[in-house]
Amino acid sequence: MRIVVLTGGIGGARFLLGVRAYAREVGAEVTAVVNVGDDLYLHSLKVCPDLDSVLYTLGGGADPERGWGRVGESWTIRQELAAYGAEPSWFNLGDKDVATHLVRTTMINAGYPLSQVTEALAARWQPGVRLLPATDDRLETHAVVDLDGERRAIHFQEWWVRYRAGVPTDRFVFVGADTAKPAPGVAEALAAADMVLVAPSNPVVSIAPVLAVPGLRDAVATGPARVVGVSPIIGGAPVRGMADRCLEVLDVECSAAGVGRLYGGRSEGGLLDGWLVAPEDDGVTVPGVTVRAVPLRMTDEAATTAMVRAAMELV
Ligand code: GDP
Ligand code: FO1
Ligand code: CA
Repeated sequence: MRIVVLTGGIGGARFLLGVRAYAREVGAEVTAVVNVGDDLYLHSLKVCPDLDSVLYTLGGGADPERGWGRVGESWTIRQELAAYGAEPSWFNLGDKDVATHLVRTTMINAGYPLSQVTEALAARWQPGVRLLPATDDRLETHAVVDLDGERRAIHFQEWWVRYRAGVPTDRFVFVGADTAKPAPGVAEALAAADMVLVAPSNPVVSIAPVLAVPGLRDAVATGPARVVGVSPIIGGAPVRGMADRCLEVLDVECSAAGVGRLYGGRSEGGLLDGWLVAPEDDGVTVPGVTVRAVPLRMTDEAATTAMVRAAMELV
């Protein structure tokens, strides 16, 4: 049994804890295809927030509250950078986290593709699932916003962290998507998969940039695997974060139905065969998709594993 998971950062990482537990129970192989649209260069370091959230969470080094960065972090480098007035000061890099970015940037500068860098970092963290970036090429999410009376594109991280989505936003663009190629192993994993799980990640800035890599959306929609998604929206609101603000930019209703229809039923030209929603959203329909209501709060690994089992048994 081979499972491929399309995922972003914090939510997807928590979901992967359940997928890994389920896979150990039934003896399945798991490949996570992780969003790279959040990635940015900072103080000449390459930072990969979603890959790092997944790596640290599965490797047991993540700060459980923040969901990003390391547990037991110190902030000396950040304070020293601030003392120099080094910008951007709105994105906090922890000391332990900086070591990851130094190792990654050194390998990238030596010519290693991001997929091989991720493999090298995983050798330390032993995530227990195979982690692949969606692409080794440049693919960056930018937000087209109106700032100080002019229309500009800003990096997703500036939109998310500095402005907290509190700026008039016209659209998101995935810079580089037109020429990006799936990372080695991604298309192969999708072609050999029995199940593709769409994690309860942010549909707009985590899942969409993965599907924006030419060939990936088709590989999922026309592949042999069943495709089941898990709603990140419960009772009309994201469980955490600002997926509501992201859906607003797309004029998509912030609901389990809205996101299910955004992904669409495979028989209708979309992706999904199945869609898990929370009991609060029981009765939701998505044309062409088998919908089931099950508890969807990832309060602990057992709860998440139960969600994964429900997804695996849905269609
Ligand atoms: P990010 O890249 O760090 O923003 O993380 P993801 O995109 O992978 O996941 C963020 C999404 O996870 C948010 O939209 C949340 O609504 C969703 N999420 C977080 N916790 C839960 C949970 O317990 N259950 C469900 N269904 N979704 C969750
Ligand atoms: N999120 C914040 O809200 N503030 C930060 O200072 C911050 C720093 C940071 C550093 C490394 C990293 O991997 C993630 C970081 N994040 C921070 C979270 C990041 O913006 C989000 O995890 C995702 O990119 C949003 O999907
Ligand atoms: Ca993310």
